[in-house]
Amino acid sequence: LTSADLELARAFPEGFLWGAATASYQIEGGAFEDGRGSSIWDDFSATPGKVFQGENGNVAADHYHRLAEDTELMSSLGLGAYRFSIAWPRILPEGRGAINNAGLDFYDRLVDGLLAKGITPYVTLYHWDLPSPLQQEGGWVKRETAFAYADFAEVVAKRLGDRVTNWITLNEPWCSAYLGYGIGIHAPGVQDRQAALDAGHHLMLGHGLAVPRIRAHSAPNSQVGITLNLAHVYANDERPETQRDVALADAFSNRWFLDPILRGHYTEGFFEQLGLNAPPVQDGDLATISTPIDFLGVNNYTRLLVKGNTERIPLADQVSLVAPIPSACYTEMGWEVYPNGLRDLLLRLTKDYAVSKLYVTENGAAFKDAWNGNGHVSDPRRVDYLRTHIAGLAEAIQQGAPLRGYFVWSLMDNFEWAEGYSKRFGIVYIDYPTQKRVVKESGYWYAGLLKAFNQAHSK
Ligand code: GBH
Repeated sequence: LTSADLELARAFPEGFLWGAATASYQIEGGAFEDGRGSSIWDDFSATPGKVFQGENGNVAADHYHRLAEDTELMSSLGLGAYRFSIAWPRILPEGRGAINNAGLDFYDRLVDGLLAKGITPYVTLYHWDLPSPLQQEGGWVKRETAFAYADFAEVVAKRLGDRVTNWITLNEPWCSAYLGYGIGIHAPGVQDRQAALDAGHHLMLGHGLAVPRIRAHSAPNSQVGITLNLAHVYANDERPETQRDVALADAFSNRWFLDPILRGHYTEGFFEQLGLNAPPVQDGDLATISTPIDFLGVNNYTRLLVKGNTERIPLADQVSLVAPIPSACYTEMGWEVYPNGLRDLLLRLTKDYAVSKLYVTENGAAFKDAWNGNGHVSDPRRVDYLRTHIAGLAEAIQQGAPLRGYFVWSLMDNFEWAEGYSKRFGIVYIDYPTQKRVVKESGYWYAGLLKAFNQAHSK
């Protein structure tokens, strides 16, 4: 740690929460054990041509069998919080109805293990693994799925609510809706933009229905929120068509979910901007969707830089982005590294939406990491990514953003969805053939920052 890093650690207020995040299908493995049902990601991965090299999450990082080792690892890094998700098909193998207690037992053990080490659990109830039987009925395109989801959320809250006080209803419904039902590069692989809009509505409805049911079963000081993937949108130039397309991109990438959830209405003109029909909104839906939440979770990786289209008005999801900038740095995902994007996003949310609390629930980068076989993984670009983005957080807080915590994506390398195991986001390296965990240089750097933070705040 440099002296600038020590100063950075001291810039964060007392009580700021430092964590790391994962998701069930990406790390657990144990895919067909102890009564787990199948999910749309099992099905999608088994479909030829959908995931890089035909890979799947059957084993992943084998976290299902390595709870003790992994919670010990978190503790050794000094994490204050751990964000993980619950696999719905472990709890309700048919999606609804019969409860599989062995599934609940697994998360029960995880929660107890974390609490015993002083690590606060942040539980995501849905990180994309919809039970297959529900998809056979149409999945999120069907209104009934929202009610099935709220029932599932209540089952989990009833079991864990005596110990878990921090809940995230959904992870990135934009991705579930658009990548899953709109362009089909994620499960369930549907390609129908109208279906995406309808799925988005039912995801938000499920969120709103679940909020009071989670609260009813957890401690009075509990907080319930939702995590959205958001990206600040910048104009490449001053042309009026650029200003117009910036607004279109913002409506599609950010406001699709922000406006209904935090303002109680869809963005004016949004369905027309997509060239689609309104989703099937029923009376009272928007009131349910905008049920007050305790915090907004923000997942952010990059920015959007928009170049206005001169020839025609693009649809909101077909705005032109600027081609890779020669002087900029890109991660293995092809995403530009632009640290001010996170700061500007947090400040924009503070200004435009009445959010009382913000968390960055994911932020991180994929780079080509190599383990040299003797316990060392050098990843200087990830260290740099984390340092500069965390510096942006400090600036946002100083300028008034109510940011309460930060979770790095990810605790460990994992199944990167359609990219399979080819992209590594962890601050801990996974050697998949042996399942050995090796803390990367970035993991040691993060642990050092957390230690400096704790020292600064201990009397
Ligand atoms: C998250 O998705 C997921 O929650 C997590 O499971 C996943 O492993 C992690 O991030 C890393 O991918 O594509 O250039 O237009 C993030 C998905 C990434 C979708 C950024 C929107 C916009 C940039 N989002 N993306 S670009």
